[in-house]
Amino acid sequence: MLHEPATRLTFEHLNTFDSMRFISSLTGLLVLAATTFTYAQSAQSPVRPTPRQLAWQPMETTAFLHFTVNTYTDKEWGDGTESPAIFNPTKLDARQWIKSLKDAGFKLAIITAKHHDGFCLWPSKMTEHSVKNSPWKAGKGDVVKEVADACREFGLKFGVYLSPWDRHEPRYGTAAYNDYYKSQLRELLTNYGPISEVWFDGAKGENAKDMTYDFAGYWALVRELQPNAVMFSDAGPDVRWVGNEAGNAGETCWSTINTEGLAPGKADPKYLNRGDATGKQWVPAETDVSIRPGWFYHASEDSKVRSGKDLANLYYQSVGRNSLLLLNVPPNRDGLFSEPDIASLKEFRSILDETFKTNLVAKQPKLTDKQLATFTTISANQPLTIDLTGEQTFDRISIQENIANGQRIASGRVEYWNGTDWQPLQTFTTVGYKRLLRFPAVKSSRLRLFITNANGSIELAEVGVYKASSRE
Ligand code: FUL
Repeated sequence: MLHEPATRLTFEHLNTFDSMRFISSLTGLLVLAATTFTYAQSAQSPVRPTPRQLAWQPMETTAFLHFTVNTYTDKEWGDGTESPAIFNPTKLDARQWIKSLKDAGFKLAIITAKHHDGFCLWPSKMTEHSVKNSPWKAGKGDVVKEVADACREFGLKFGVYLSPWDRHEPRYGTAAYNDYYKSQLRELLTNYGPISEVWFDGAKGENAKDMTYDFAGYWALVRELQPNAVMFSDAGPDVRWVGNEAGNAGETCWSTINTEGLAPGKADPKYLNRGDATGKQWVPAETDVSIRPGWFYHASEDSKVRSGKDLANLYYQSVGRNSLLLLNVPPNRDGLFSEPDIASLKEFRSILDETFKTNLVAKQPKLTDKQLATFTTISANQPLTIDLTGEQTFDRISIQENIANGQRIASGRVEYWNGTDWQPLQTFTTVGYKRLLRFPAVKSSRLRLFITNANGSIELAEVGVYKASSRE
């Protein structure tokens, strides 16, 4: 992949939950004491999402749009010396991008308004290094506006990525850069209507100048100008990085972490990947991954676009593990989505629609009404029997918690009735917003769900049983 090494500095973070589990697996007794202590503590004050986080999570599938001078230089990271003259997407049609995303069920699109090279896709008053000095639309174009307008037209939410690391701007490395960055943020947050997500990338090259970012100041500005927007960075404040760019949320994935000592670019990816059962802040994981090997368009990767089947697998590994999928689809040099990408997006949605079309659970007012706010309260180790609509063949289960009141389930298992006995089907750990289980098909008319460990009473919101599309 055309990618320079990023320095996401890591530091040793002692994950107390992991450590406890390790030690206690040796002693057996300790595990009970430690977990009970941990859960009893957090049960007293469940950590809950804010309304903006609660609105963000059910979007499930969201999109990234990586587009800049790199699209023309065939690079992944520009060095800031690129001439704006190379940026000329003569057929640019943001409506085509957003319509493809809409048809594929995506709910939000985030554009790289400025990547590490410093080139601005909008005519910023703060710099000459932007679309206003490009031949595109004779310097009168504004990619950010075209995307924002298309999102409004097709009913998608809109977000911006504004790279803190800037390899072009001479002020970078001095305190004045923080003012520059904030002025740019202000332009983006005031001129393009509602912004639903602001993406603060923690990446910085190894030989980059030293720079102390005023993250507290950036975040305050977002809260002031767009109070409903969620902010992403490695460590929040609203949404955290999942710890890799491969599309893999942790098999165990808590929406809670302890943010103390964490900063963008300075968090342990493993800690971010699984979260922290004892975390005091609600900062759910977002899984950013590209439909192609690179983040930007390269013609040489036209044959390496992920298939619809591959994308469906990413859905299980992200949304199905209490995360949210942020799938990057990079526009090409013409300023269009390429055919292979469009075809994969279509196939992806068609597979998911087919798989999740029919819930085989017999109707229950609370557990099958697709509303997280209506839930059944159960306790750990209290089995819940779930009747299906007669004898059915199935290979997928979906479980959801009412996350408005926090995340409680730490582990559980599912069994099925084979006509004589209960048979083990699957074990799982965290659930949160959504847990998807995959297993070889079985035939049965009844399931039994046990939550084996939880940090408080369990608000079980939804249960779904499905037979997957043969295209998965
Ligand atoms: C990384 C960046 O360095 C990549 O270029 C890309 O933007 C990705 C989403 O984040 O940190």
